[in-house]
Amino acid sequence: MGQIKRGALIVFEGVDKSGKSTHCKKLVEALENFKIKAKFMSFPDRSTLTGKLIDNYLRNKECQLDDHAIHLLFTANRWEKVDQIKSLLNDGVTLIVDRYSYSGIVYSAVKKNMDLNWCKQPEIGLPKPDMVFLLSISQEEIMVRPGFGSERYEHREMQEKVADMYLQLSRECDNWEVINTARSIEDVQDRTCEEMCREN
Ligand code: FDM
Ligand code: MG
Repeated sequence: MGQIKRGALIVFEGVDKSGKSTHCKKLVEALENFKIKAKFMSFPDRSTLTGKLIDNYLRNKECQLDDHAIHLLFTANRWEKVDQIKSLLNDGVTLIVDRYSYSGIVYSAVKKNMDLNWCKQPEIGLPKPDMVFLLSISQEEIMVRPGFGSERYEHREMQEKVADMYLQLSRECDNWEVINTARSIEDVQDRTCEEMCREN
């Protein structure tokens, strides 16, 4: 019996309203057209035990929670899915994931009194992505997208810091590709597919 080739773990990162989920879903479709088994996943998964607490924290701006505590909840939300992630990858399914550890690190580390190195620690041991696509987009553009401003982190000051820290991380890692979303969605799609097929 032939061995099943492990699926790839592909992550999309970027500021709020940068179009990550649209791109993820389009990439899943495109891969399926190439007969590559693919599945969409996103974090935070608001349906789980920790996900419900996270959802409340994000939507209810009055909710008081220590920054370390919410950081650990976001990480726990990924650890809750670790068995599922590993077993899908081992079954040869490529996972296209909307946000992962880097969202966890970046959105926490830009806060006052939060240490970047501390923020990275609870992520250690989670499956490592094969490829990270960072969607780059202007602040002006995200701020006029429908729904911007409805959740806790959706304000200019935070989003600018997040965008800067993402770029900083992208320079430290060699499996990141920065994609400028000013290009058409089809263009971005072609670019991501090209990169994926090179990997396979
Ligand atoms: N976010 C997301 C974090 O702060 N940490 C995390 O680990 C993750 C996965 O939650 F502002 C932030 C990023 C965003 C918010 O994410 C909700 P979505 O993608 O808009 O649902
Ligand atoms: Mg959002």
